[in-house]
Amino acid sequence: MLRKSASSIWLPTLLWLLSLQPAIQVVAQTSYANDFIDPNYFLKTQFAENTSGAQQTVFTRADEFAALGPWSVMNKSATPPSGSKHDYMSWAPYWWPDCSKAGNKTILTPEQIWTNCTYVNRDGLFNPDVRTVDDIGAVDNLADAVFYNSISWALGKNSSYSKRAASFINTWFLDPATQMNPNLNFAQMIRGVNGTNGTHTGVLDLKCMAKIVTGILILREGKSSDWTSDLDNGMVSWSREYITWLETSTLALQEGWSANNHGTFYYNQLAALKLLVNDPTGAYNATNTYFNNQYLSQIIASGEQPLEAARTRPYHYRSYNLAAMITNAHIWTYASTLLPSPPKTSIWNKTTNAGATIQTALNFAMTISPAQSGEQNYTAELWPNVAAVGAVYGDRNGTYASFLSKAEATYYDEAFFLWDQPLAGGPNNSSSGGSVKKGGTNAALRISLDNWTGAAFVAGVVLLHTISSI
Ligand SMILES: *[C@@H]1O[C@H](CO)[C@@H](O)[C@H](O)[C@H]1NC(C)=O
Ligand SMILES: *[C@@H]1O[C@H](CO)[C@@H](O)[C@H](O)[C@H]1NC(C)=O
Ligand SMILES: *[C@@H]1O[C@H](CO)[C@@H](O)[C@H](O)[C@H]1NC(C)=O
Ligand SMILES: *[C@@H]1O[C@H](CO)[C@@H](O)[C@H](O)[C@H]1NC(C)=O
Ligand SMILES: *[C@@H]1O[C@H](CO)[C@@H](O)[C@H](O)[C@H]1NC(C)=O
Ligand SMILES: *[C@@H]1O[C@H](CO)[C@@H](O)[C@H](O)[C@H]1NC(C)=O
Ligand SMILES: *[C@@H]1O[C@H](CO)[C@@H](O)[C@H](O)[C@H]1NC(C)=O
Ligand SMILES: *[C@@H]1O[C@H](CO)[C@@H](O)[C@H](O)[C@H]1NC(C)=O
Ligand SMILES: *[C@@H]1O[C@H](CO)[C@@H](O)[C@H](O)[C@H]1NC(C)=O
Ligand SMILES: *[C@@H]1O[C@H](CO)[C@@H](O)[C@H](O)[C@H]1NC(C)=O
Ligand SMILES: *[C@@H]1O[C@H](CO)[C@@H](O)[C@H](O)[C@H]1NC(C)=O
Ligand SMILES: CC(=O)N[C@H]1CO[C@H](CO)[C@@H](O)[C@@H]1O
Repeated sequence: MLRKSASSIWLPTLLWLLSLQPAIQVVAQTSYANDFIDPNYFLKTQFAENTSGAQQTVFTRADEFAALGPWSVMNKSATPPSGSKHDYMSWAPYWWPDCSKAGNKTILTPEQIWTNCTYVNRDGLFNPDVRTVDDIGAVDNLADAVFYNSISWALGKNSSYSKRAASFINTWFLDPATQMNPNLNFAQMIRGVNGTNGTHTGVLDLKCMAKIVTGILILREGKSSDWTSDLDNGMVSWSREYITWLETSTLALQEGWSANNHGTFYYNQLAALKLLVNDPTGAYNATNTYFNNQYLSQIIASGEQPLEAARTRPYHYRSYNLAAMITNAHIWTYASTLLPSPPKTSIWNKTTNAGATIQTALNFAMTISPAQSGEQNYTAELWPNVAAVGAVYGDRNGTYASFLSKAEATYYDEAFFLWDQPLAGGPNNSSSGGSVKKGGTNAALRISLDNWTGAAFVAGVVLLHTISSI
């Protein structure tokens, strides 16, 4: 079984993944790699008329993700080495068991294989049993559910949405029966004889805290009655403990030093959590630490990101790190507004050692066809970044709008079109009049990010999901 060639393992692996569909809980949409949006943008509810399609998409996603929850670390079938399911756990995807030296005389149970065999790396080959423990899938879906439901609440003040977001957060983080302990000691574990700890790359699993914090700040700043002071205090205490883990544990510190997207994403979650605990100075400082360190070497003069281009899926990794850079810049910008003396310059103009900006990296990424590296299934990953850059830097010559409309004719119905504003596009040119569509209608499912169908879509999302965690 372990001696098969790559191609003979690939197909059965995919088919096996497809057979897991109910456990994987795939929804017909791509999860944005990450983002953080100023809560006041949503609470002001002053949107152009031509964002009504995007608003409808947000409502639809809120309902779809909510239908998958609630989620809890207690749902997993396996128990981490600590003995407590309250500890988050995920398994490193490319590692496979070699039982030849286990000394067993009979067939081993899965648990015995996990602890008594030696695990070896087969780069690029997903061990399909990895997703039988799916805390990563759960927390990703939780983050999207909180994000879209909180935004939906801001749009129409329909408390169905705020109740859901509050209840999902309570189940995952706060209810003593179902809560996650504030650590990632067992994330992306390499199982086997010495496989008792997670690995630093697993810290990436909680990058989506930036989306969760966006949602919480909307409920908090918008004074939702469903976001009670008990919940707020509970999340602040949980986050303080987890921040301590992020700033002191060996695994987290190693991740924070990573030169590539892992380092960028580390600051997404650290900085977002500092906002959650009412420490804007800390959030500003954390994102500044990123922009004064890793960032400086991540983009060369052409706009290429060499550390991402070197990976097996360069198109995906360029888009992925761009999303993380944009998230850090969004947090930096929001935190700045809360400082006693806000900085005079904008982080979006900050240049790397080679003189490049986030815009330079985006412009370069737009010139590369995903087909060049066989990554057609990841095409849509770049689009939210195009919209974010167009909105921040401006689109005077229409480059970004025209790229998006060529990629997808109705791109203005994408959720990102609601917050990446101003951005050209949309069905009409009526001016902004503070009009908001009321939430609640369950519009027909929009499969707008890419035209993936059936099994191909499921495979794409599963692969993206898996690749996204390494
Ligand atoms: C040891 O366990 C592995 C995994 O279950 C199995 O493949 C192998 O055949 C076992 N060895 C013996 C001698 O039974
Ligand atoms: C697994 O390894 C432990 C420690 O070496 C040993 O005590 C135990 O008997 C092994 N279990 C099996 C089923 O081989
Ligand atoms: C696991 O981590 C703990 C705490 O950092 C450390 O003491 C222990 O040596 C590690 N175990 C292995 C097998 O690396
Ligand atoms: C497990 O760790 C011990 C102590 O570091 C080491 O001697 C041993 O070789 C390791 N075993 C494997 C299979 O890596
Ligand atoms: C700012 O970040 C540095 C690490 O880059 C840290 O040593 C310092 O304590 C931080 N200050 C604040 C106010 O968070
Ligand atoms: C970059 O700096 C220029 C000059 O100060 C300013 O006009 C522009 O708005 C800045 N760009 C961004 C995206 O902040
Ligand atoms: C159009 O705008 C983009 C982004 O500002 C810029 O990179 C590009 O050079 C511009 N192209 C032309 C022809 O002006
Ligand atoms: C959508 O509305 C905004 C705000 O009125 C406007 O700036 C933008 O140009 C509109 N887009 C189109 C294509 O009409
Ligand atoms: C509020 O949202 C829920 C969930 O989508 C929906 O079922 C309900 O009809 C909405 N209520 C109103 C008043 O729009
Ligand atoms: C997706 O592609 C299929 C096959 O080309 C086509 O039948 C279907 O209408 C497309 N769906 C969308 C939403 O574009
Ligand atoms: C990408 O999607 C196509 C169908 O659109 C599918 O045939 C192919 O297997 C997918 N590739 C990967 C790597 O998932
Ligand atoms: C799929 C599944 O079993 N989900 C459960 C996860 O845990 C929460 C909290 O206990 C349950 O409500 C879900 O039903």
